[in-house]
Amino acid sequence: SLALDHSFRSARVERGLRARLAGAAGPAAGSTPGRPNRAIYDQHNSDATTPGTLVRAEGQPAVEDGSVNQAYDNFGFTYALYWDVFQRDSIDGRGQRIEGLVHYGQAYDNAFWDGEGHMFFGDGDGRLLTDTTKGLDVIGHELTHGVTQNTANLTYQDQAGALNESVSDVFGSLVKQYHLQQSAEAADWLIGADIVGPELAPALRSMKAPGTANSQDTQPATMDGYVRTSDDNGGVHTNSGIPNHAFYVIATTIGGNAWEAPGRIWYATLNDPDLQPSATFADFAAVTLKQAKAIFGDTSAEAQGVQSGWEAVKVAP
Ligand code: ASN
Ligand code: ZN
Repeated sequence: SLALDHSFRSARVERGLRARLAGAAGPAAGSTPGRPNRAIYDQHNSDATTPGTLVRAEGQPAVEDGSVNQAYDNFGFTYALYWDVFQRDSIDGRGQRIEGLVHYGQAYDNAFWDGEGHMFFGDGDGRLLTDTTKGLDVIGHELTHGVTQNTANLTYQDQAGALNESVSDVFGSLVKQYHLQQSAEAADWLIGADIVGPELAPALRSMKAPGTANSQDTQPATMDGYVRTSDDNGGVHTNSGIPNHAFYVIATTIGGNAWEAPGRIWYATLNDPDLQPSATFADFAAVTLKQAKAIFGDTSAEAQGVQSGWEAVKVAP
């Protein structure tokens, strides 16, 4: 499953510092607001967790290696959603360099954020997964782990961990929808459709219909199916189906482009100091409702959509 190596990643995430945008200083030296600063490294199929050979830096032309160019381009599309729609300048909000380490490991079936500024991408074994740099939603998912670390810093365990995972799926899907200029109605709401091999086809997860993305998908769509387990940090990649589905219901109830009203509500929630790192689903839902009311009005269609979305998944905001 795509939940491999969570112990490696989450231990590093624990060490991450909580730095909310409100307290952040100006742009980092050498960065230009509105422009990404990307660096792609080739790990040459080693397990090394420090950057290997720098193969494409910002502004440099495409190289022969397709994985390098896909990571570079998909980082650019992810940066564009955050900048164009949310006026956020990269992972830390102040122009942080976006570093991708491609060809990590041998036939490695995963991609992950290490909590220390690096995104790792495996080539896949060709059966479960293929080259993970191909997935725009997957790249959006991994980069969003960095955004979450710099904002709400949701603890990677149990419900807070499932929220951390869900926030990555939500913004990963929004990156793809924004790039394709697809409305909520037109989007497929699948995660990982471009990187799955035959054994996990057609996708890793479905926000529209959690539990149906592939033959091994066990995600619940509502609290009735909440999975109690000690695996995967308390089922963070499983129970994320519940807030994922709430977002889908909210986005399709409100209608239009999901990166507009629903995305704005989710982004404001992530940046709201009332959202604690230990938030439960109900805590998170309450902040989304508070933000929907603050931005659009107490009796707005947006606030009503948020309320009904959480009710649909049996979470009381
Ligand atoms: N692809 C997974 C994720 O980003 C990797 C992991 O769990 N370490 O959540
Ligand atoms: Zn994740």
